[in-house]
Amino acid sequence: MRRGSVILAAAGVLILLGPEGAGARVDCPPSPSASTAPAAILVVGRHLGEPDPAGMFAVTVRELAGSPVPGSMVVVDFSGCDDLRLCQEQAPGEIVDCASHTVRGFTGADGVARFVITGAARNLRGGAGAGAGCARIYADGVMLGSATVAVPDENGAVAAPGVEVTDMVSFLADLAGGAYLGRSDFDGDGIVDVRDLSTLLRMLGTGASSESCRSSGLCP
Ligand SMILES: [Ca+2]
Ligand SMILES: [Ca+2]
Repeated sequence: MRRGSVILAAAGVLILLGPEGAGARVDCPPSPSASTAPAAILVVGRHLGEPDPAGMFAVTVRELAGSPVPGSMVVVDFSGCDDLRLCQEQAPGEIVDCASHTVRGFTGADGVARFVITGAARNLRGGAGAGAGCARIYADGVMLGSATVAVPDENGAVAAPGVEVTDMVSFLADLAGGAYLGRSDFDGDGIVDVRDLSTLLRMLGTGASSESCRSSGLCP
């Protein structure tokens, strides 16, 4: 660095003050290695009008030196998840774009963006679907990682919204089918087995995702 220059680090941005006094701004982009993003996401329903907290996850955005990046736009891109439908209305602070199949939010002063995303799968008693890592997570355009997406409201049908007993029929078809389908891997451990069945039974028992989207419904 040249003599007489001052470097300030604030809000994830470096400001160089040289002898010119002009103050050139140098952005510090998000660093995938310094940031954290989930490897598995649970796209949930609602209960008593509120999103099921089981679906909460956080993305922490940091620049390479480890400082948090406030105000970073975090995009969860579900365009690789063909068997997922998002709700047209998400939690406050989350912006859904049905056309691009994305949900976005922004990091706070701590560099953390928090999400709970609602939606349903297109699983009517089995059939094709996404495998592992269908969602990609970006911060300011930088890909931080990919996540497997599980969806306990398997059928998402108008006649069967929310997590209810007919979702069990669709789950059991996935369990018996042999191919790995992320929508039914509720604990995100990379396999669909009886532990996921146990998770679905527990959700049925508590009713935590028993409601579907708000009145605006699912994305077309
Ligand atoms: Ca259902
Ligand atoms: Ca599992």
